[in-house]
Amino acid sequence: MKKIILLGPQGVGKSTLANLLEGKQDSFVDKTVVPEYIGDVLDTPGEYMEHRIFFGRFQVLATEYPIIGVLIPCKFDNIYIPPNFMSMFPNKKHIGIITKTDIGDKHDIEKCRLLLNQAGIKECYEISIHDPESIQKLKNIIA
Ligand SMILES: Nc1nc2c(ncn2[C@@H]2O[C@H](COP(=O)(O)OP(=O)(O)O)[C@@H](O)[C@H]2O)c(=O)[nH]1
Ligand SMILES: [Mg+2]
Repeated sequence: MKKIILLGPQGVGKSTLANLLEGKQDSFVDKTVVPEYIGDVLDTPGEYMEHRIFFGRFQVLATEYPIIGVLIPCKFDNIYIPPNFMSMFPNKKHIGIITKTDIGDKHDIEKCRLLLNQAGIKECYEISIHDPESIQKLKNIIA
């Protein structure tokens, strides 16, 4: 059953997370150039969030998934999400996923939460590949 579609800038950790969610711990993650179906997870290229021209395509892909996961790296300087972006996706569960918390602090995480909140996402989770519990918690939410 299709579970979640991931959206986020290049290098945020979407493909890594998609593989972890599907129990593929040691797969090699290359640059994602097209949407990739990894089990029940749909991994998308960073461009889908970075360039407006892809928003429509993402919207079509998202129709089949009950959850949209928007990933933001703990440390970022230049990420733009249109205010209330999630209103493009009514009737879905929206979750924010703050990645790479191993390289950031509380202040960085707060900044991410604010950005996600402005996009219309209230429910946020913090993850790190070095904290298996954080991945497990997310798995349980998505299941
Ligand atoms: N420090 C750290 N690095 C991570 C984490 N998650 C992913 N990465 C690294 O970030 C890089 C980009 O990951 P990738 O999954 O390809 O990002 P994508 O472009 O969003 O698909 C890779 O080198 C990953 O190993 C994390 O939680 N902590
Ligand atoms: Mg990728």
